[in-house]
Parts: sequence; structure tokens; C-alpha cells
Amino acid sequence: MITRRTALMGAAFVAAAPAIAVQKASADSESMTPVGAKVDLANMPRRKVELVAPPFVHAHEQVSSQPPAIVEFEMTIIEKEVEVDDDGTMMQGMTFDGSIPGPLMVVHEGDYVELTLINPPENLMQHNIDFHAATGGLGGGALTLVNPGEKTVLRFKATRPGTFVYHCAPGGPMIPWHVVSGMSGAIMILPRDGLKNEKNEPVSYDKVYYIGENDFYIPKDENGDYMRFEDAGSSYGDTVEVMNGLIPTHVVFNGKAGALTGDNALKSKVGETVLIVHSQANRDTRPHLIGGHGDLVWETGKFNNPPERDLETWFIRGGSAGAALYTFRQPGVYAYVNHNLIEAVNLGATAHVVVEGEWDNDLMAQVVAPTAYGDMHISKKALP
Ligand SMILES: [Cu+2]
Repeated sequence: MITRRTALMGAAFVAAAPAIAVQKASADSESMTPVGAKVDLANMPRRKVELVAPPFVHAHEQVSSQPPAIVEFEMTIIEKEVEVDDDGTMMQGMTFDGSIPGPLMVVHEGDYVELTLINPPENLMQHNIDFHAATGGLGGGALTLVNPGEKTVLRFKATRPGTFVYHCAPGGPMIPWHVVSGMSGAIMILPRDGLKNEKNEPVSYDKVYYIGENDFYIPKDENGDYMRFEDAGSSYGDTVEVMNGLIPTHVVFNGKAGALTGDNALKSKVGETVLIVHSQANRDTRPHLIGGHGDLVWETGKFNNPPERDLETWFIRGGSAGAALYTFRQPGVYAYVNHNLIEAVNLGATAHVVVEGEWDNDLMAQVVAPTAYGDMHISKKALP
């Protein structure tokens, strides 16, 4: 078994390699584009955004009424033990801002994301952040490696509209371990003039649900019981053995089986349009809304591509975030699942949306309620 110390030393060793190949970002207040156009960052408007824990998202405009700005965010990395199911199974988690997944960040194309990333002294490990939305420097990973007790500020330009994953990537085997311990989230970069349907006509949403899906790999002891560890370092050796078998013990939405069901179910009403942003930083998944559809689905999450219409199930590639727009038409409890149903029902990947409103008999009606067989029995001739 690998001790905490070996794990930490491993982290420091593998993390050192990629950083040297990357030029550090200049802190200059002016930057130059490749074609020589100066961008006056010193006089660019700034806006500070307080992040909100998923499945919710901070207030934001869909159609931007402002010119491009530097949008300031702050995230604190928190290593902490988390409960991953209702049976009390515990995992040494690693989080962006204390939640699994980390918060959904929203900006517009052409804005600059300026993130202050804090690694408090109470943590044991080095961390960083790789934004799939960013260009260069390992997505920012090479410029943001912070030891416990350090903080760093990364700025990147949001050049491509869409939903994108961010995750910790401190080097070598630390990368998958930190990601499956909870260190991922998503950013949504909206077109400045908002979302468009397949005909390039404007569309909007009433609310966003941010679903972050995680696969967890919790070791079991000789009695078949889930093991519990005193800290992340001491969990590494046993956890990596389960990880390398590629069979997760839990596949969950928002950090825990049941995190978005029962009292924590999402809420909506008939006529309301929701945008479901779904990220999976490590493993493929296939969202499906039972009893509903994806009216418009950006399966790959990238808003320069026209959305697909009327989907039943869509596919989120591991390492990406997709977006689905849906207007509820019937009341009831909808299950939003990973339609590998073993993962949905037995391993945890189910959320519920409780929708209020008037039932539409035109869309669905119970013509005959379940009743005794009576005259409706099957003719013996029809049987083989
Ligand atoms: Cu990390």
C-alpha cells in the first residue's frame, strides 16, 4: 500500500515535468493578439461573480448587454471526507469550492475569465485547474499548480462558446485520482447574443440545472465492506487498484447517490424551459429524461454547432459537458438518468424533477385503468 508520503512525493515529482515547457503568462495589462492588435486589458471593465454550488448557477444574462469584460471568480480547493450514498459510504474527496462537481461558471464569448485559485494550508496536496475552454498551457494547468498555503490567478480568454469541463490535473497518476475524487466542474460560455435553435433563431431558458456526474472507486475490505480512510493520502493505494479495474462502485450525480432525489429533487412547472448542463470529466455517459425529451440538444456542448432536435437519449463523452434544452409539458415526477440503467438504479446516477401544472390529456391519457382481465383475455388461438 502506498503511504500518504509516497503519494505526495509522487505528486510533486510528476507535477514538475509539464510546467517547464510552458511560458508563464505575462501579467502585463496589455496583451497582443497574434495579428498584432493590442487588447487594452487595463481599461477593460471588470465584474466579480460569486459562485453558487450545483445544481444551481449564479445569476447571469443570456444575451449580453455589456461589452466584453474581465470576469473575476474565486475558488477554494477543499480536501474533505464526503458521504457518497445513503448507506454512509465515505470517500476522501477533493473539491473545487467544497462541492462535487465544482460550481458552474458562466461568461460570454469574448470575455476574459480571471480565476483566483486558493489551496489552503489545511490541504495535503498540490492541485491545479485545466480548463477545456482555455487555449494553451495545459488549459491553464501548467500555470496554476498550487501547493497547500498558496494561491494563484489565471486569466484566459473565452474564445469558443459552449459548455466545457474543467478539472484538476496535477500530473501523472494524480490526474485521474484527483478527478475521480471529485475535482471537476464546468464552465458555460454563451454566445454574446444568446443561444440559437437549429434555424439560428434565438432561444432562451428559464433556469439552468447543472448536473455533474462522477464515477467513484471506493475500496472494500476483506469482509466486502467499504473502507474508510483518515485522509486522502492514505486512501490512494487501495483506491488506485479499484480505479485500474475500471469498474466504478458508484456512478452518481452531484457527489452522492440521491443528491438530487426526494427532498433534493429539482423543481419545475409546466411551460418552464430548463437548460440541463451535464458534465462528466472521466467517463462516457448517456443522459435521458424519462417521460420527456431533449427539445434541443448540444450533445457536444458547443454552441457554434446547431443543436439536434427531439432526442430521446444523448451522449456525453468522458471529458466533456453537453447541454439540453427542454420545456416541460406535463406535471409529475420525471427521472433524469444515465440510461445505462444499472448505473442509474443500482449505482446512483438518477435525479428527479418534480413538475407542477395541469395534465394534458391530449398528450397522454389512461384509457383503461389497470383492472381485472375479464373479457380482455387473449384468445387461445393466438397462443403458440
Ligand atoms: Cu487536485
